[in-house]
Amino acid sequence: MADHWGTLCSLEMAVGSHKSAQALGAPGKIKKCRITTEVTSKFFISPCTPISYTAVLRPTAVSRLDQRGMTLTELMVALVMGLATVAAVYSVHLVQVKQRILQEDVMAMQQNARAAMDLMTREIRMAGYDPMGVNRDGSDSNDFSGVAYHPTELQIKSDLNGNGVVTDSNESIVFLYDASTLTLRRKVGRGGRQPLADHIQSLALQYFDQGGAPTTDSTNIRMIEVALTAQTEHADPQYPKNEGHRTFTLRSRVTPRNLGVLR
Ligand SMILES: [Ca+2]
Ligand SMILES: [Ca+2]
Repeated sequence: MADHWGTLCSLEMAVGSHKSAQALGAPGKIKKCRITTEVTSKFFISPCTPISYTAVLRPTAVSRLDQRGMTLTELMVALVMGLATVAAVYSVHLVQVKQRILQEDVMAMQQNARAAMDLMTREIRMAGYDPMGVNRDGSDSNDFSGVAYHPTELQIKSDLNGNGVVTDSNESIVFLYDASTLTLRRKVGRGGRQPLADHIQSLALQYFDQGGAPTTDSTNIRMIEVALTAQTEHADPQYPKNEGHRTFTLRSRVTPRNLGVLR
């Protein structure tokens, strides 16, 4: 008890205020002396600031200050900032998704065109294949055109099984473009026009003779130029051309070795 009271006296002397003694309570009350001890400790940390002392003596005021929560304005500001952050993140995510879809679309378009062109050029190279020499035997009745001129269809023939005629399976092939369905089609023998590639925008054909001049005469054709234009499957609203479809054009010139053989 004496220690508590001594501490209280020190406190009063240091502060020099009658209020301090009143706030701390009369000596002899152990409970209040304990508080005095705590206050005194805090007081000695900052002995020249009586305000600190007063604040400690009113813990209920401090507690109200800490527990007052958020105002409606603060809550609204936090909510708006949170929504803005979510919107920004979602916007970035949306852009990334669109970019990924576009890249996949472009890759599919290019692969589609390359696969179709690869098949066409391989079969064009075999045009006029004539191991029996029916085109050179002096008889016109069994002749056939390796490439028959047509402005919009590529018609090729070859005697693949070497029996002297081109009526067997796979020996007569036609490539044609169906604008109504944007499809490149391939017709083999007497079969139907099967789709070879979708999302095709155009098929352009040119025929050249031995000297490299354009020709429409089937017997003079020595080289064929094929231009195939494919487009992306999905339209991009931000792409200003072709109704939002990006395009990819492959151009190939093929000189079938069998078309140069003298008849
Ligand atoms: Ca002949
Ligand atoms: Ca044949």
